[in-house]
This record gives sequence, C-alpha cells and structure tokens, in this order.
Amino acid sequence: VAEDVKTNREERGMQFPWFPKKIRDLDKCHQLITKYEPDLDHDHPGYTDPEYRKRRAFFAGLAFNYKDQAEEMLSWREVYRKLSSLYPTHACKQYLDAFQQLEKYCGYQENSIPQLQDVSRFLKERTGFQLRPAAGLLLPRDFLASLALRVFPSTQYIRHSSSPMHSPEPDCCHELLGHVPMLADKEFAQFSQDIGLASLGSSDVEIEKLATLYWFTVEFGLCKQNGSIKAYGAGLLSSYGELVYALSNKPEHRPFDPELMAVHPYQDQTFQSVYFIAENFEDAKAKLQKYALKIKKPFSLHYDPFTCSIEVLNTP
Ligand code: NLE
Ligand code: FE2
Repeated sequence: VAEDVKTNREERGMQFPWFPKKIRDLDKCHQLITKYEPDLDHDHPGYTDPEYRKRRAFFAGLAFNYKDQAEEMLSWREVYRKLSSLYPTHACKQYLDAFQQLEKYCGYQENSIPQLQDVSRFLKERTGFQLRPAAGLLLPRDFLASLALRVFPSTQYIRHSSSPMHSPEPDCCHELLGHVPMLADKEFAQFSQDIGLASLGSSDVEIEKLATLYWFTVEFGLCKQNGSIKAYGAGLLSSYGELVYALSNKPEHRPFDPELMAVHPYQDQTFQSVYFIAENFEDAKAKLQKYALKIKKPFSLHYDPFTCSIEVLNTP
C-alpha cells in the first residue's frame, strides 16, 4: 500500500512535497494511521472478536477502493446514454411508461447508479416485487423459486468497461435497465411470478424447460404493439448491440409458443438466432398458464399475497 502511494505521488523534479489539486487526486491521499486498528491494538474492544474484525475490514476495503467508482460511473453513463436513445423506438410501451416513472421518482439518470434499496422500494409499491442482492448468476431452480415469491435476485457489480454494449452475464446495468422497468408492470410481474410458481417442486427436466422459456420471454422476448415489434426482454433492453440486432431483419422471428420455446436451443455467449414474438402479455400469460398446468405435481400451490408465502394444498 505504502509503495503504491509513493509511486503514485512521485512528481519528477519537485522541490517540495506533492499535494492534491483536484478531488480526484484524493485517491492518492489514503494512507492510514493503523495503530488504533483492532488487528494491531490489543486494547481495542474488538481485538478478540474475529467476526467484527472481518466486517470492519470489509468496510475498510470499500473505502479504500472508492476510486474504482469513477470508472464504473463512466461505464454506467455510457450504457445509460446509448440505451435510452434507443428505447423510444425499440422498447415496448410498458417499459417506456415505467422508465419515465423511474426517472421521475427513483433517481434513474446517467450520472448516478440507482441504489438497490430505493429501486426495490419503488417496485414493491408498484407490483409487490422486491430486489434481493445476488452474488452472480443463480442456479435455475433457485432463481425461479425467488420469482415465485416475487423476489428478484439482482447482481450489483458492473460489466467490464471494455464491453459496455454487451455483457455475457447479468450485471447492475442489466438488472436496472433490463429487468426493473418491466417488473414495474402488473401484468408482466404476474407473468414472471407464474414461471416461478410453475417451477416449485418440478423435476430437473421441467426446470430446464422453464428456464429456457424464461430465457426466450423475460430475457429475450419481443412483442407486437400497434403493428410493429418491440422488445420487452431484459437481455435485449440492457444490450445496445443485441437490441438493435433483435429488431433488425437478421434474426428469425417466430410466434409465441411455450411448448416450442421451452425446448429451443439458446445462446448464452452471443446474440440469439431466433426471437419469439408475443401477441401481448395477456395472451402470453394465458399460454404460459396452460403450459404450466401440464407439469404433473402431487400437490397444488397457492400464493398468499397477504403473507407473501406459498401454501401447499392436497399433499398426498
Ligand atoms: N447480454 C445482456 C447485456 O448485455 O446486458 C445480459 C444478459 C444476461 C442474461
Ligand atoms: Fe436477467
């Protein structure tokens, strides 16, 4: 640490000690006095508490890496600017309505990354969905189970700055710009929860099919709107590159059919070669429900919105 600061601070030929001239220069003014820290000071009240020391070190690390946020902010701004210029022509109406609300009430703007807790509170008021931090991509069974409870697992790191227009995995741009606006729509929220409910207690084979169905709808879905085709899938709405491509005449467009979508091979490294087009959300919901009814289970489920919990009925 001391070395890093020393080399950073060197200014050739200076006859006096270096000093900061801009706020950004304070990134180099982060040397600590350590003698009172619980790792070194035997008299510190936390000296014998390893859990406390670990957590304290975690926060110290955050403060120490504060400078990384500047680069992250640049990525966010670039993604936000580029995508929001495309939304009016490429995103579905439900998305546009919610995006406007998020800009008005939830701090959506190019100069700061919205906070998970604020966004979660916003969603909860609209549709009862809430966000929950996730360390990365969850296993399909766990991810879908969260949806059943109207909980959306969200990553918090940001995509690599070398590739702002497409990320192979979810990141905060994908969650905030792709998923959140759609989860603020009542009908779409219900559709998402329905996929989750269908997954509960299903076999591995059924889970795989539901995850694929989720992929071609919630992630990469297109829909008809006023005679044209618009995007509602989060993987499209968070990727400038794929959003342009999906609505061009390059990929194949097929009609919405859960039976076929659930077994269609998908691409998780690059753009999809096929997109499925929903007539509207009501129709998509009805077709999904019909699909879900065919999954054999020895019980039925009821979601109780008052207690936000799942009730299992007629178990054998
Ligand atoms: N390709 C998407 C993006 O660039 O935001 C992420 C997809 C996550 C399933
Ligand atoms: Fe996603």
